[in-house]
Amino acid sequence: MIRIAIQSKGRLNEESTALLGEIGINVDDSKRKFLSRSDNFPLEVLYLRDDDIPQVVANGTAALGIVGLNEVEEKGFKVDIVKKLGFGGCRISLAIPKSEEYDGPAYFNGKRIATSYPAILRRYLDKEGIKAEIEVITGSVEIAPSAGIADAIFDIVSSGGTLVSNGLKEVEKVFFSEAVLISSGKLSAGEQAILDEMLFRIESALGSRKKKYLLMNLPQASVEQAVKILPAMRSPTIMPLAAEGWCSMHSVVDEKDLWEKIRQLKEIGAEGILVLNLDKIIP
Ligand code: PRT
Ligand code: ZN
Repeated sequence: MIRIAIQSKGRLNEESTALLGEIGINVDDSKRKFLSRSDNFPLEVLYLRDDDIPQVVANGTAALGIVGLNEVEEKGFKVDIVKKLGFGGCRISLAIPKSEEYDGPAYFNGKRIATSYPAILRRYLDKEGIKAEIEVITGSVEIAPSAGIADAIFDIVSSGGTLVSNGLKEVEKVFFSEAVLISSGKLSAGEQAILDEMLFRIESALGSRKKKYLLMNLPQASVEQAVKILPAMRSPTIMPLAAEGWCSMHSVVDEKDLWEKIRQLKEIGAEGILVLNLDKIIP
């Protein structure tokens, strides 16, 4: 049995739970208990505020946790970052009223900066040799300048919409974050074996996310060119069609290259192209 701490509610809760589901671990969280046990995998889920997750993992109350890298960095507890999970992406940035002129980090000398991330901000200011005052506030940091609490803010940004609607502009992107799987680094052999199985499944699930499965009909004469366009995991699968001179070709492509590949395949006569989502890739 291994215990994992995840956010009880908030931005990371849904995707953390979804990831466990995607790797075939059933957890009944419908009763919203503090602690739930999976009925098909030796895993126990502890639901907490994200702020508390680095600490409970560092002190071994939970062997594992899923939390934003920003919280790990801010809290400073000693934990291992086992895997970046590819969701909850954001950055922590310095922002100032949009009417202000900005000429680089020295702007912040003598300014008051509101934030919920004082440790990360302090480190940045020290590195840049800036003397500024940090005002720690826990919620609605973005209203601090208009409320006269601070001259600038240091806060999480994802789309940037919140800054714009509060008349602020992002001037320094200081820290980049995403959800990470963390470990206490003190696992028993049994726990390590469970973690290894989870990691194997997570990698299969994450590896398939940015890929698409392509099927198409192709003139036999274009196969050689198509193989060059589609270097699949080992090589593309080619099957004959009933129609003379045609075959069906299957392959996996990176989502970022999808439209360019489709353009090239159409040029060499591909027809009836189907694009499918992939669930898992087991190399
Ligand atoms: O209750 P609990 O303490 O568990 O939750 P919380 O309120 O402290 O955190 P929550 O649920 O808001 O965020 C959890 C984690 O999600 C954060 O620690 C980040 O790692 C990650 N994350 C990703 C974000 C965002 N994107 C995000 N956009 N966390 C917060 N925001 C907020 C930000 O504070 C700002 O108010 O969204 C606003 C900015 O968004 P944009 O899109 O307008 O730029
Ligand atoms: Zn929190």
